[in-house]
Amino acid sequence: MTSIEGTAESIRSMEIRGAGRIARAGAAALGNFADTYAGGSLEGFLADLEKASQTLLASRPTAVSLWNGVRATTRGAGDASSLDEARALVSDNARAFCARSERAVEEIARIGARRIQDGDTIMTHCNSSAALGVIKEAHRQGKDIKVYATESRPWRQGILTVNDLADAGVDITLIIDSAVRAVMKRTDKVFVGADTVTSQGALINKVGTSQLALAAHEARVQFYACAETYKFSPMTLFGDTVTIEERDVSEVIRPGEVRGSVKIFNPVFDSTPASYIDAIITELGMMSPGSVYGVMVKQLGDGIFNQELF
Ligand code: RUB
Repeated sequence: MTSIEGTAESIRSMEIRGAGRIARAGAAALGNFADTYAGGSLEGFLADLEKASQTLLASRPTAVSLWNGVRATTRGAGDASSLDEARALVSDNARAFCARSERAVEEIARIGARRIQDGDTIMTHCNSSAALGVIKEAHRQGKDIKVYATESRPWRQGILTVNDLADAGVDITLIIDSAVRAVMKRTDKVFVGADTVTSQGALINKVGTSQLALAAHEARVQFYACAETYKFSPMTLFGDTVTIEERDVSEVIRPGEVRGSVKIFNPVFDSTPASYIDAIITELGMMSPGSVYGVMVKQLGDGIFNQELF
């Protein structure tokens, strides 16, 4: 489904999930919106494009990748001199963003695999295409590796991860989330994905990521975040904090399982401080969390300081 409402609903319901996929789905939906737009005026198109963007952005609050994908796709439309020009621009932008995003994942796999040595035992969390790309690339290169993957309650995205790695022929073991600290003793390196990276180099990713980082820090295990640079959040340059999505309690318990007075809290992401992250692996190369600020400012250009972008 590439309609705007259909895509937003697929993102809300987690049919489309993972920060990279969400961003590409949002961009592709806007591209399709431009391709099939039936209205007759440029003004109408721009107003409807803005509404479509807002519908998509409201579908999941944490992943800045969606915001960056929408921004990259709609960029320049307001300067177009005709409806046809604006539609063609949005359509081209969408295709370019999706292609860039897919190339970034491949590049991260190539760069990240260099950090993996023959004989390494790796831990990963949830289901990140960027982190899995690194692991599968190392395996493809013939490195003898073992992987532990967390279940990632409540959605259990770890099941997707273990099946994907098993299909690729990787030696893979599923663990429950509370086994992380015990298993860290047998782990050499942790590779996780990213929903958002702040200008201070903090990592926002699936809840539990910060526990992996803490356990890795304690056990002197290297901790790597795999993040395309469109997961860097420009808003955090100005002190905005990242909204951590809370999802429905029905994801955590079955009806009638606990007394009615019991409260349930279901935050689905958490924040890992930069000090627990050894490096962020991006399509531009590996960087320290402290380098994120400079890379963001360079990518956004001069406009950032008068906030033209926001
Ligand atoms: C998925 C998750 C992933 C990141 C990165 O959470 O936290 O680690 O989104 O994924 P959810 P990718 O299942 O709630 O979307 O590397 O594929 O972009």
